[in-house]
Amino acid sequence: MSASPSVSGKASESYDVVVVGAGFAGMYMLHKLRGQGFSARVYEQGDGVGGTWYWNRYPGARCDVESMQYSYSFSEELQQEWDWSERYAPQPEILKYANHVADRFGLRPDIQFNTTVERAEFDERTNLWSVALSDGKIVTAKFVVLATGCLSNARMPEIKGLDRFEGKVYHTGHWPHEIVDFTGQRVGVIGTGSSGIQSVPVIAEQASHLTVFQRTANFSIPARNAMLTEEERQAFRAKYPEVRQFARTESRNGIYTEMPDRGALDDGDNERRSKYEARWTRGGLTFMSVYNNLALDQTANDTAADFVREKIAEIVKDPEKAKLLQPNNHPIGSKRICIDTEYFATFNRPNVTLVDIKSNPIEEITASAVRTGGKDYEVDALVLATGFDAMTGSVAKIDIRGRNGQTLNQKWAEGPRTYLGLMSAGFPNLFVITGPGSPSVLSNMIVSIEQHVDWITGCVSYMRDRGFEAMEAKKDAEDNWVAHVNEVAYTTLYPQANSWYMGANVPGKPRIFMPYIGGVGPYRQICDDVAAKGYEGFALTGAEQPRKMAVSS
Ligand code: NA7
Repeated sequence: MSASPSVSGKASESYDVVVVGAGFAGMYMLHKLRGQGFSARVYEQGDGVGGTWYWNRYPGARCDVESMQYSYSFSEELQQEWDWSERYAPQPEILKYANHVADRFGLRPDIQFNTTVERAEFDERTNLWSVALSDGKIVTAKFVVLATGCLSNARMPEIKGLDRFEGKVYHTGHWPHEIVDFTGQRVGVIGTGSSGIQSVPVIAEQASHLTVFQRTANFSIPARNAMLTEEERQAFRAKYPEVRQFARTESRNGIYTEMPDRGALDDGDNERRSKYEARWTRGGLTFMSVYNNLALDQTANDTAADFVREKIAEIVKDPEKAKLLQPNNHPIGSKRICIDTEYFATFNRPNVTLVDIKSNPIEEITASAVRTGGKDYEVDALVLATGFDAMTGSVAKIDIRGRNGQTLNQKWAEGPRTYLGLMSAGFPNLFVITGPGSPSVLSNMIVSIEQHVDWITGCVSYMRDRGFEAMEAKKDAEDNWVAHVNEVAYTTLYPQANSWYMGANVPGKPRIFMPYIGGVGPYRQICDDVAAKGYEGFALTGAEQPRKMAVSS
């Protein structure tokens, strides 16, 4: 057991619910709880709302889910009144939307900004959580909800000499708030995941020279981004009931799209090619849903991967560069597929160099250069697009102590263990939104956030109405769920890739496929069934009679 001090001292405030994080999950959680008469306080380490969209301000940052779908559905007025300007919303517009929501629903008075939750400790005697904050305060709450985000803990790579580099170093996941202008500079980008792929074309237009250091080539599909016309917005709004319903209950990934009941090998070469061509021309994530078995069958997957590799070879004029840019070590889609604007074409520019750091790993970073393959690539600024300690990273930063003083980090040392991705045995009244074991990052996050928030609110209301004091995942239910999550993952091609879904991007992190791949619709049904059966698999304790919750000070 670690010697870290326990949360003691006098609690200054008391709430029904403490929510950690004011991103899309934390904001909706607060709104919903208030609507049900609960007192709630949100603590947010940034000085504004928006979470992931508050921190990820790098050039070219935009959502890879279409804006008309990457938006809240809980308020009909909100979804009818907000005008998205582009097919894929750029980061500043998503942040503006988050701020609009905070103002429209009057959320700010219940959010404390610039405040980190450092520790949370469950008192088995009182069934209350004591929560220690970075401002020195301790507050108590019956429930704690972790709305800490899945891609919010930016990870600095361990590269020799990085601290000696004399130019500016930026991480895409922790970008400065002021404008960064690379005009006239030699810039190096390390990392070619979504963040690298989105930022490279934009930086290339500004920089005098851009050097891209690629360890793993990634599959990317053109976004075909465009301004939305008023007619397009109106047409989409008119079918919102159908779109939202489909995304919630029928889709696998929370996105409204057609899902043909047909495998890639059911079509002949010409037919298949023309279907891929049509999706490539349309652009976007739905490239992967042209057939129903691309994530399941290697031969089927190869047909899609080959198509994209051919496209890369067509776009990139230098055959050597094209070969380097063609992904060849993982099935298409087994790492989060990227959506780009002119990424591959950027390598035709005379001011862009591609460096293969798979064959020649970075040896070190000097005061002014990246050294690899015995050569120094001189740069004035370095952009680290090296990703996140995904899904568990921001939870792990909080010292969370449940029953018998066990920390969540101790419990999750071999990988995260949850029941339904919502609760972990031994940690009563502690909920995670879009946590490991739920569809989460494999889905349109806002759809999954709304489902979790609604479920959690239903659950705490149920407890209040019946006077239950504590709720906790049962160990056998959790064990069965973890086994199920794992079993479903291994029926797919996903575990073949060294992806952040598997924790493979963080040295020493256990290799467990973290999200639940069983699909958004089926998962919702499972959660609803569990609730309908009186929260089957959870232990509820306390008197079964109506009781009033504490009122906040
Ligand atoms: P990703 O997808 O984790 O990509 C990180 C990239 O950085 C990837 O190309 C990595 O190569 C590379 N990387 C990581 N560490 C190093 C070191 N030490 N040296 C060289 N290269 C490195 O993060 P993103 O921010 O792009 O995207 C995350 C998600 O945000 C994305 O999937 C969307 O859902 C939105 P590797 O592949 O590990 O060889």
